[in-house]
Amino acid sequence: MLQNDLYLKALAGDPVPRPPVWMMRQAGRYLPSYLKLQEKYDFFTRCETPELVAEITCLPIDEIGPDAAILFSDILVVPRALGHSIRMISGEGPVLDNPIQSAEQALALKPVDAEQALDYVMNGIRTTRERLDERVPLIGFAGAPWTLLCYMVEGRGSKDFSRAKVFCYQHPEAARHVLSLLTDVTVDYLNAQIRAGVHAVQVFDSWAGLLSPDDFNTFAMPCLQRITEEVRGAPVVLFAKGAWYALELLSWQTRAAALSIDWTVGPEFARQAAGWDITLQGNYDPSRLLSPVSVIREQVKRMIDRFGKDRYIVNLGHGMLPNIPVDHARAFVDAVKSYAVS
Ligand code: 1CP
Repeated sequence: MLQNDLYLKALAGDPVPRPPVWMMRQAGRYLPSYLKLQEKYDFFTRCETPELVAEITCLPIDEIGPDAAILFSDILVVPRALGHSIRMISGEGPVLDNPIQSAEQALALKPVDAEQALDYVMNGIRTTRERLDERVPLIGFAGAPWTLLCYMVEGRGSKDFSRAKVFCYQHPEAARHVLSLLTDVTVDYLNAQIRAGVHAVQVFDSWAGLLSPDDFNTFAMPCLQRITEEVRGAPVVLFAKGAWYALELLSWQTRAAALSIDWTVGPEFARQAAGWDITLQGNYDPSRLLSPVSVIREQVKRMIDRFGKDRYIVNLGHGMLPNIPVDHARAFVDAVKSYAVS
């Protein structure tokens, strides 16, 4: 039995004394204890070794105390399982050595058995559950098909992923093939994570906001819809970063338990668009964690007052930045824990 189930209660819409809190990318580069492991093991060794996955996943739980743990892994393990070799270059990010450059190449892409190809993730989940010892729930995750396609075509991070967009507009059939295959693999992958022991899953559509509303409905929405319908046995959280215009459709036309939102959307706007039958998660600007601790405290209190304590999970509007002091991350979490309705 979980000792702290606030996060799962908030996802189920049950009343809570205070909202739960966790931070996207909470297990990453702002933690000195993580940087030590980064020096010793390369990125995919960290992802593939169950003991390291469990250790890194638990670092923020031990040092900062959020109400949920997110598995240490990466969205790019799926393209890697599909045959892309990926190098993590320090200071630059991921580089895929063989990006998709033609329709023929896209149409030749073949699915894999996610549970088998990514068995190291499932082993990581089992070891992490043991190490967490029921203290807090464990969140599994995957990249959304549109965001994975961005990396598979562009070959690296980008501000506008213009190659990926042009590819979809010039070769819609080939893009549909890739997106539908990625949706199948993602459904299998998330279901396998749930069987291995995660309590909830989050789908990161980090580059959704690069699409127009019409193109979002063509290239992103059908994948997200199918994922929420076909993933069974645990709540699904969708983070379509930048797609504020789609909140209403995501709420009504998917089976998501929660929508995670970025900091460009106000709580009242988000609630009005999404309605009251869904949990909202977000949306403190990660750069704001560089403000003085007293300001963070005040802003967190006001953010909860505006979202309301129920059907709400406190989080950032995007991932932690590497330059955020650990004390400030802790102040963010503590401000939520000491929240009381005034
Ligand atoms: O060696 C390192 O530490 C490299 C930095 C790093 C880390 C810590 C990368 C490379 N990935 C991760 C882990 C990671 N990635 C987690 C684990 C949990 C945690 O840190 O708390 C998660 C949930 C992700 C998810 C992820 N990876 C996303 C979606 C969320 C988001 O930030 O939008 C994306 C887009 C990636 C791709 C990726 N992997 C790594 C980097 C630097 C990037 C971004 C590249 C870019 O800017 O496009």
